[in-house]
Amino acid sequence: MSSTTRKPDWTPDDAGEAFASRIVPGVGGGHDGLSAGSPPASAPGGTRPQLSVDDYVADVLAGDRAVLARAITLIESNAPAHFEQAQEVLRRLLPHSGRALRVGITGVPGAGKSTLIEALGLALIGDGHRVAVLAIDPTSSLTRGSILGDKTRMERLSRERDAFIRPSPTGGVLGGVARKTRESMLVCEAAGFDVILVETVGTGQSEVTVRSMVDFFLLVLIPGGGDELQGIKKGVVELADAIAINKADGENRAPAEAARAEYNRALHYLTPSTAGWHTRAYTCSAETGTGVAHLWEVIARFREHTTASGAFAARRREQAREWLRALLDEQLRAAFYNDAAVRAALPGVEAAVMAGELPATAAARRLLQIASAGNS
Ligand SMILES: Nc1nc2c(ncn2[C@@H]2O[C@H](COP(=O)(O)OP(=O)(O)O)[C@@H](O)[C@H]2O)c(=O)[nH]1
Ligand SMILES: [Mg+2]
Repeated sequence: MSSTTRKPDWTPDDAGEAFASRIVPGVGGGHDGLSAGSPPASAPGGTRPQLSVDDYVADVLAGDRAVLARAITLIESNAPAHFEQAQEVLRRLLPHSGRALRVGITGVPGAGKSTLIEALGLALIGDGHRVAVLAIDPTSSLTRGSILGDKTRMERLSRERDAFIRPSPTGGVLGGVARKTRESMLVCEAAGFDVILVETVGTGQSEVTVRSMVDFFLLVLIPGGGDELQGIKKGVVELADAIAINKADGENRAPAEAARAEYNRALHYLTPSTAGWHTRAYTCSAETGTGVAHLWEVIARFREHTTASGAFAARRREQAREWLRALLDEQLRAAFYNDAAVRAALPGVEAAVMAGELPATAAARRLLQIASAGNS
């Protein structure tokens, strides 16, 4: 029963149901997750009705973007009350995930990642794909500027029915942001998005994190970045499955071609990011669209090639294990530092280490013993 029948305090004795007022769920009835007898769905003040796990699962699987967005908000929530529900939603959606192609896109701020994602995303939608864009920006909670920038730059893509764009979750350390992005990715896949583009700002650590959750990793560079750029990016170059020298338009075309040749020479000497695949550099212009379709051809070829060789599935399996280990690390650490006995002992033990009275190794062992004693 989805409505509640209530009678006014006084009714004529023979009135039957005639004086009853019916309280029906608000707009979007059937999605509010309230059982019969609950308060009216549309609470005063416009707060949104709560969704049950069943609602989240059904509506995400139906491809409802509004509920998808709310499911991600639930996952991103740090409230303990939301955690259990989020994990249950995820557990039920997991069997419906995994079929998308996951592409990471990194590069320095201003390289043109968002512009490229918009161009690529629109082209993919034109080909019948459904595209979800997730961002990992460890700086976003500090500056917020990049989020605003991305929103305006992906304006056309964000108006598409077959696109879903989600800026970086704010707050928290990279590990937490990454966990949430990974879980958001699975929910997007369950909602039927078959291409997931994960944008990250090149800061060093975040590239490694994104590499660990995607199938294909694209590094976006700009011509004239110079030696110092290459120096900074050397470790990241080794993570890439392709390098896009962007902004190869106008007077940048010749320098872009030169950069492409230079990177292709350098890539010869590097260990490929993916076994059996040769990482190469390409030029493109996200602004004019030149070369963008070719980049997608490279990505599609990569998928075919690595699926046939088994490297694609092997990486997914390895990533699942890495994910488990990262979660264990996170939860073990949290359990340790939240342990009452550890919290009581830690300041004294730290002081002893700082005073040189206790070696750090012995101190660490003592604290771990305190924690495990408390758990048994
Ligand atoms: N000329 C030119 N400008 C571009 C191109 N791609 C991006 N831009 C410009 O570069 C600036 C940064 O782009 P954006 O996509 O926000 O870079 P992101 O920080 O890497 O996401 C914007 O002003 C874009 O208009 C391109 O292919 N050619
Ligand atoms: Mg951007």
